[in-house]
Amino acid sequence: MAEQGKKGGSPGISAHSKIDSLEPHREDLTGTVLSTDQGIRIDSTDDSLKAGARGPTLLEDFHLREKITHFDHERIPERVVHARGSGAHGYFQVYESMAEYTRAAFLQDPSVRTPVFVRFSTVVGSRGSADTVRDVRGFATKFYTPEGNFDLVGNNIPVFFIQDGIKFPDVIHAIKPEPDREIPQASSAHDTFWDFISLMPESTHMIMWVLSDRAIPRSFRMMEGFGVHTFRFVNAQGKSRFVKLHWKPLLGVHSHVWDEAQELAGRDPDYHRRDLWDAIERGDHPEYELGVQIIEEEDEFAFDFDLLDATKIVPEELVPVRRIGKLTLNRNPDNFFAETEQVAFHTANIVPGIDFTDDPLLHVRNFSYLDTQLLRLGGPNFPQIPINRPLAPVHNQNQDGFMQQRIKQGRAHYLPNSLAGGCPMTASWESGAFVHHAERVLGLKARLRSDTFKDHITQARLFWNSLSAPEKKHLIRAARFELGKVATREIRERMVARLGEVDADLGRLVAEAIGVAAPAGQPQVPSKGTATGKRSVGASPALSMENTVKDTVKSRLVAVLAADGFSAAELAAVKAALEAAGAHAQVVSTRLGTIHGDDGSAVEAERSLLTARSVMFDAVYVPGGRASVEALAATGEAVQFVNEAFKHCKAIGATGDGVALLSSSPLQGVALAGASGAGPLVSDKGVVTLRDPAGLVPFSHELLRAIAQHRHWDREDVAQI
Ligand code: HDD
Repeated sequence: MAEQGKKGGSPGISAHSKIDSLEPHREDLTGTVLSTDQGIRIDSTDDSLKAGARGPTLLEDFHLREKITHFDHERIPERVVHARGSGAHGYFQVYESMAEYTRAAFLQDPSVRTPVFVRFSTVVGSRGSADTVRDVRGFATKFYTPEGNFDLVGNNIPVFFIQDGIKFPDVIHAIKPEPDREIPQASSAHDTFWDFISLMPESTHMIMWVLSDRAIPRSFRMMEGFGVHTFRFVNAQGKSRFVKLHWKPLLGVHSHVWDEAQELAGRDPDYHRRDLWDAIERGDHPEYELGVQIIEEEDEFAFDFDLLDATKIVPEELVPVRRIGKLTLNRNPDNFFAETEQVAFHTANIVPGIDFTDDPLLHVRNFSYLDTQLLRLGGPNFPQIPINRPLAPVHNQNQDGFMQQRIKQGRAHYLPNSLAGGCPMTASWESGAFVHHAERVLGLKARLRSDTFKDHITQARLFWNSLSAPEKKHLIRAARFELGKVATREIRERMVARLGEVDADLGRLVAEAIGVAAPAGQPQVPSKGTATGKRSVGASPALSMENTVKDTVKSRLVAVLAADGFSAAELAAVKAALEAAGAHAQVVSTRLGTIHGDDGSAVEAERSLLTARSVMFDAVYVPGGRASVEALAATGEAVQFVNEAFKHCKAIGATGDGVALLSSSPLQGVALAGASGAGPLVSDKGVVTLRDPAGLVPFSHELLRAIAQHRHWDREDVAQI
């Protein structure tokens, strides 16, 4: 297993592993000799074959022609949506057998680690677009189970724009760059998108999520995932129950602030990709628990919404999410194209024990994903590409087609046959076959939408009512931004009318910033549930990111602003405390290279104020040392660094003379240690300062607590974001 060794090992992916099965396809060029694709060794690849040193290039140069031709054919069509993505390998392990609910083999045995490949993505932008744009994030997982591949092709938002897949081309055409001018890239803030949305009441719930901070995640590692549709779990006895699938990140759900996301799109457009890659290389393996909401078939109509409607959630307060296992991402791909680009997900890739419901969005997806791979990957043999190959044996009579990799023996490529002894033989449910759940179906053939799909406001309002005050404020600002970019006044008017239906204040507050009249106030109609006696909630605390995990600094990046003359004792103590808690401290200085502390000790400045900005970090710490602080203050950039971290509500710490750097920046309304009357250790709105070096232990403790909070929204009253 040379490859595992190279990557520092992949705990859990052992004997029956994806790496093992891919190993023959992985290629390490170390120590090899250059050859053509035909295996002919090459003497030079720097000069083409010419008639004389200054003469014409000769057609005879087969190496040149092969090399250039291959290069010319390197690109394949990017995905029509979700083109920009990042992948990682890992494994899934169930906590306890789920046999009561499903016969799926990978959900039976807690000792088994099922290999997975996950691809995260944005939806709208092209392959080269920025990571931190406002958008839905894809969260697609391929489980290489012993019974075949199961693909959970989800998003970080639990609902969708539309209820029927037939509208998918419309919503995507509307949100993609406008077809005449090909503007804007990777952004929904333009006329065609909001034109469409303003005419599509069923999108109301989804756009509340898209306007929320969920659409600007801090990291792929810190966002939830959702299967969106209601699926079925079917146990060995054939009993079916409805199930909603969730991914819950152990680091909690955290977001950027909008200004920061925009700045990152310019300063580090690869921010999320880099974050994922670096975290895995550092050993900060992203972890997510698989959550299930299980609903008995008898309860299909118990809720004030339809379980088949993908614009609705099942509130966690009505059906708790049970965490049944854990996904760990522990290995970066070896080759972006071969793995992340060529991986082909498909909602119809399911295994015995999991089944579909009649969600009309899901049914169209079940057609679309196979179809799209045929174009993107060039033909029907894409399941033979290494990253797509199941670990389960594949035997069937599919044959031929572009790029066929299998060499099938025998002449009976049909069934039934006698010449091949009737092989391959079919299986039964008992012997591991997928058997479609025998659902009774009755209906008139017509283009219809169920009446139970027609309430588009109740859950949009539930989402709004469940947000904290800062989250509401951010959503209002997002709507002002998005609609503020819409040139057509009538579209803006229609949209504020819709937002007003969700909440009168929301409509009014958005309207007043975008030059249209406030919509007439809407009566707060009770949810249908209240009226019909069906199960419903008025608020769902699980929807607010305020209630997420806030007790860890694990994997957080902290910038340490220091220059020659820094206080070695302060820096060492705080850095040690950060690292002991699982955070990472990176010294940012006026230049790269070695800098020296006040006791002559050396540390490496990994980043300079030229290449690093506070938006790339979770928090900032400024150690003392007069010479260091003066050198930093002289650049102006260090002050800007702190100011920006303050504006983005991040934790800031300073000790000794470092507090002076903070005093020179306009941190309005924040108490600093040593300032008139303030004590030696002061912690105010996430700014933690210490004058007295004797207090480094409580200081570090307080700084860690401030970082774990992720953001200090109470500052927004004084900082304009
Ligand atoms: Fe989709 C890609 C998620 C509705 C058609 N979709 C794609 C990916 C994700 C999702 C994560 C990227 C997979 C990867 O990383 O390769 N899509 C969703 C979710 C939806 C959804 C959660 C609603 C619940 N999608 C949806 C509909 C259709 C499609 C209704 C078509 C009718 N989606 C596609 C596609 C893509 C795709 C065109 C583009 C590339 C690909 O499939 O492999 O077929």
